[in-house]
Amino acid sequence: TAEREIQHFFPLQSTLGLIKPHATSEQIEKILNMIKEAGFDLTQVKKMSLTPEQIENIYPKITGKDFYKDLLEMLSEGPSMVMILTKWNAVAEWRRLMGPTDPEEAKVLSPDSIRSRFGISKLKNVVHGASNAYEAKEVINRLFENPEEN
Ligand code: IDP
Repeated sequence: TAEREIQHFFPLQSTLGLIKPHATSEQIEKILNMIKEAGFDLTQVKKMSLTPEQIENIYPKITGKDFYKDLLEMLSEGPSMVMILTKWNAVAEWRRLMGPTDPEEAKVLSPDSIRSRFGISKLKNVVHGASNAYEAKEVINRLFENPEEN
């Protein structure tokens, strides 16, 4: 298949994925299924309540934005599902499965994406993903004690 051909050109990669606290347990189950169906290995997954320091680490470029306070509040309101997702070209593949930041835009541009299906607003858009491979490695190393272990 084309998918198999493409795999030759991309290295196996891990990215940081996160399901935000406002996702319902039903949605979490559906999202985990979408992740598996898209061919990701769920290398590690844990439920954890993020500290403000961890949130700042996950969003290094957002701390100065006017919505940062809302983001901090939203991510502090309960536990998140924190995941190491492994696949060829995982960083870009996970962002593609998430869809655009704004769920309204996602509904138009990427109707099958997670944010299109489950996103409530630009703030409450159910999932997070690292922006690049460097950031993915950094954040994975901070959130997981043994990131290499399966
Ligand atoms: P991303 O999550 O698609 O990478 P970023 O621009 O990095 O998008 O923003 C990080 C998070 O901050 C978003 O997922 C969303 O929860 C929140 N956010 C971004 N832009 C806005 C906004 O304009 N209003 C409210 N929240 C926002």
